[in-house]
Amino acid sequence: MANQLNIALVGNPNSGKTSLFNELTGLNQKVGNFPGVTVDKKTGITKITPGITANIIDLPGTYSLYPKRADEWVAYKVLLNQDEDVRPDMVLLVADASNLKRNLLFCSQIIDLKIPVVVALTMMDLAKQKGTQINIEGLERELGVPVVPINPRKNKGIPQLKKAIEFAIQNLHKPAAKDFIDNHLLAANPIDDVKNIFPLLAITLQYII
Ligand SMILES: Nc1nc2c(ncn2[C@@H]2O[C@H](COP(=O)(O)OP(=O)(O)OP(=O)(O)O)[C@@H](O)[C@H]2O)c(=O)[nH]1
Ligand SMILES: [Mg+2]
Repeated sequence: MANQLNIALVGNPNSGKTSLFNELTGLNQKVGNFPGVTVDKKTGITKITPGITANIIDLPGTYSLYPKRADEWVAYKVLLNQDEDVRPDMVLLVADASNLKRNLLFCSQIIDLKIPVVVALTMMDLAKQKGTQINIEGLERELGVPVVPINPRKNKGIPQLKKAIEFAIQNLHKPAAKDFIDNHLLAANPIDDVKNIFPLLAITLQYII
């Protein structure tokens, strides 16, 4: 296995992706308490273990895999392997624990892409203030992927996150098995028709259908 991995940071806007990026890479990209701060991809380097180095790619926030704004297309293209510069080996999905429901929608779409995923759960402090209790193990069971609570602002949970990434790397050839929505089962004929009409699109569709 190559020791240089590409790990894409994705998640809803304002979920803490760049804060985590800065923590992992030692760089100082702009963060801000409002959505849409990051508008283009940025790459830095981190050590997952003494022997494993990874490229971390910070991406603009996106709410779903149905991009509307130009910055949402940046993340979309990377996730569907349509970006020539960046081919992610795995995804670090940053989810805001204080807005968990909305964040998990995107999370389920990413898991359905069959890209190896580790979920980094930020804003645990804000969730606690709201009185929201999160059962991490239960969430891991439901999603079928590792979930690690972190606070990138206070540099908390980073060693645990790196451990989960290390473990995921060892299982890279075994992507998550769970399907949230089996699109092919819902509409097999139309999907096959579209694949026949647009053979190039079929290459993209194989990642999501
Ligand atoms: N309270 C709290 N604040 C956090 C935590 N993680 C990040 N933040 C803050 O959340 C805000 C958003 O952080 P960013 O890192 O800019 O978020 P982002 O996901 O990169 O945002 P976009 O680039 O707009 O998609 C900043 O004010 C951070 O300081 C956390 O765990 N707890
Ligand atoms: Mg950002």
